[in-house]
Amino acid sequence: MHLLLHTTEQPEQWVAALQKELPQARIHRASDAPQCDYALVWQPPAGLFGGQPALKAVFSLGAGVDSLLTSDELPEAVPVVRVEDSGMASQMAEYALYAVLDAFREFRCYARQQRSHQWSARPPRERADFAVGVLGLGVLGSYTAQAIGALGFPVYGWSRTPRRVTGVTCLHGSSGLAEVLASARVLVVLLPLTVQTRGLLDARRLARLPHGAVLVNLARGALVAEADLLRALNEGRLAHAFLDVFSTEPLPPGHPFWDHPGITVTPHVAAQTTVAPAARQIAEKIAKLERGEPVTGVVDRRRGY
Ligand code: NDP
Ligand code: OXD
Repeated sequence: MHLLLHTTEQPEQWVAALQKELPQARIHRASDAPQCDYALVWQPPAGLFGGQPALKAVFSLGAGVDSLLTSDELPEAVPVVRVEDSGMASQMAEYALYAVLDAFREFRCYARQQRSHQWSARPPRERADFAVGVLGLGVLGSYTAQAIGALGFPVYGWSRTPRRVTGVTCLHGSSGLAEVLASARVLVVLLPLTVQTRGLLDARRLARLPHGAVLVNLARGALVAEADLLRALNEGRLAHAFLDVFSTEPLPPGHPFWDHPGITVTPHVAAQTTVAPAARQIAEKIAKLERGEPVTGVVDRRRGY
């Protein structure tokens, strides 16, 4: 079996982990590889799929497939399979919990006070009065929503189709989105980037959040209209934004987000694919496909996720 691997992130570790899981496979890294059975890719460069008409499936080495699906040469009929969780859900939950607790306990306010040597207590608040919204109730969103709910915060989740997640008030559709936005003191974004979700959080929708709300975008930068977000922060309607993802990555030097006091920037690290378990998951799926069995994580290419 021949595998075509393309990733700029930890390529040597991927080769080693895949070779361990699939000792019979020959792994090729160049675009002049022979005809391969499966491609395993993250952000494939132009031309990668050109000479590969016989692929049985393309595996995304990450959870999001937006950049893979926009690759012109991706063969139309070939199934696209993505990594599901594989250690990412707990990382997402950690990041979101950090932001929720920071907002709830007003730690950034105390940091400001410390800079001016000010000793002043803020009144305590009730978790029950501090609702959190989670947009996207898939593999990562539902885990994150439940982790936040387990701490006693009311959680409102939003998905495209109706969902049931224990401990989470699940909503869908445009009226559901309006309800989530109206309640969320902290809004965590865990949606895929698709034609439907691009620019979803624009001036109109950001304005529906309660005054002083906090935005936490852990999914894709282009889900949020960046200029509208800056305006909402500058006008004090939003208190803060934790941003892990950006329309252009790496975030360009001189971008206003870098120095904005209302923005925390992290370099797309909210949930990193952990190579060994992801390689194991992919190897198990390849074994199933070889036996003609169905696998989970197959992307609906028309839907875009
Ligand atoms: P899933 O495909 O499992 O879940 C997607 C969720 O979004 C589903 O609940 C889906 O609804 C919902 N959704 C999709 N389209 C819409 C829409 N138009 N309106 C409302 N809801 C919608 O994805 P994952 O949870 O695995 O990952 C989510 C995203 O996180 C990835 O696409 C990726 O962009 C990002 N990510 C970011 C990382 C980082 O480090 N920053 C790391 C990993 C992922 P339904 O349930 O009805 O299908
Ligand atoms: C992913 C990511 O989609 O790391 O897996 O962004």
